[in-house]
Amino acid sequence: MSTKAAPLVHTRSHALQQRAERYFPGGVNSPVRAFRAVGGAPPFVERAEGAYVVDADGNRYIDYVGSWGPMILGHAFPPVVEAIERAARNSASFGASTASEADLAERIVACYPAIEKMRFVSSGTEATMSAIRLARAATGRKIIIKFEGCYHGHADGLLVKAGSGVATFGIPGSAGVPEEIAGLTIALPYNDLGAVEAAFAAHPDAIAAIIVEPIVGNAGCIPPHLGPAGFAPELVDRMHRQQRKAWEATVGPADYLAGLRLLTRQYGALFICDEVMTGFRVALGGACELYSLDPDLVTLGKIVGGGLPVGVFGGKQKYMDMLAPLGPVYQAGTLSGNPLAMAAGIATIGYLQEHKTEVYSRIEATARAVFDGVSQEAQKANVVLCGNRVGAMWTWFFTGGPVRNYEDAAKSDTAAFGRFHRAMLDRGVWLPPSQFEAAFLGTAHGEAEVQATIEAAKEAFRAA
Ligand code: KE4
Repeated sequence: MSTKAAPLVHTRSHALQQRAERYFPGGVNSPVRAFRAVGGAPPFVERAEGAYVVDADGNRYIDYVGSWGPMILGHAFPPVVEAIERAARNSASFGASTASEADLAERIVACYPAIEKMRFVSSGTEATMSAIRLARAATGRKIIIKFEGCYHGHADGLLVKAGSGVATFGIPGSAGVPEEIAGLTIALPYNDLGAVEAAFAAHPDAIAAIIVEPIVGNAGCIPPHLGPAGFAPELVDRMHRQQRKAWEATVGPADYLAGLRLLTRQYGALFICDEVMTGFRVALGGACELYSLDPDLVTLGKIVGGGLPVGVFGGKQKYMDMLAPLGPVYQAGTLSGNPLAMAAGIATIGYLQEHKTEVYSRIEATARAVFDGVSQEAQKANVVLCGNRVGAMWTWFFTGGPVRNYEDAAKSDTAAFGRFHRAMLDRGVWLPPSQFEAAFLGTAHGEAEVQATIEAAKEAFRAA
């Protein structure tokens, strides 16, 4: 049987791409959508429902991008659509407070005990940018530690050795970021506690915060080290006795994320968990719930807005109350807490809360089935591939692996990934168009989608 799929017709998408290039650089409003990393012209989406998107030429795809995470309940989920429609009838925005903001905030704090107070913004970038400003104000320090391959949005200081689109285009950072700003960011290898300890030892009173994707999604999916191995042995001996006893009693030896928490406490820096991608994704309470984290600040986005523009930064009240109008840290936003976005978030988070067990067990089982099934097809076809998965976010890397940090991920054969991506697209499966991104699915994906995806991969591995 031929494994060659007839390439889908993209006539209208091509025409729309040409028109878009008249107005937008590369024809896109976000670089990764240009498909530069995988080649070929990007399909333009016309509509989507459940697990499927339909492009401008009427081609239908099983969607594993899900708007880069938000669509955990599937596209056009009726309760979310109806909530937005109801809110829109009362006007789209007021520039004044509404009850809906606290209605969503109540749901967020119920899921995130670490968030005592918060503020809504309109993107993950705004959330992380604001959290960094708060950390610098709270500590009076300037330096930020981030990790290679982690992406926290496009604020100047965070575009240092970033992941996602920056890694996709293989650029170290971005033009236009003055070295005076980039120089305040230390980028370290993920999953290496010794490197963090050395950075603190070299700058003991200068580091304002660590910001981390607790589960990396923007270098492709990379989970944190759990359990033994991680701390340099000599560091463990230097830990303050009480802290070490308390720490080892709770999380066991050398757990990466707990190690970051311990080091930030030891050196007086803030611990910022960037859960824009993992929040409500890997558990209702995100990685904080999964790994019992107690960060000083948390950033959220994507799912919390149900597909509409919402970012959140929040955490300990003593830090959040430093924000204007109470304190000296300024931050603002015309559409922050927008009532339509709040309505979408309330409907989404409310549904996840009400159906927590059913939702997370379902997406875990579906993701395991598709992740394992495609990995087995690669093995049968002698394709060099490894993968990482946490819940319903995962990445297949075209390298032997293991992939524990960005350096490992960068060994992937991105050309092979590009061929696989196009072969799957031609077979009606839309994967994230970059080796350095995570794939997502939601409650609308089921057995039929799993089997169709595995069948497409079986053919694609043989054709690519
Ligand atoms: P936004 O500003 O794009 O809403 O959020 C930035 C951001 C912050 N933190 C994390 C962990 C993120 O994953 C993101 C954004 N994620 C990318 C996808 N990897 C957005 C997709 C895009 O850039 O088009």
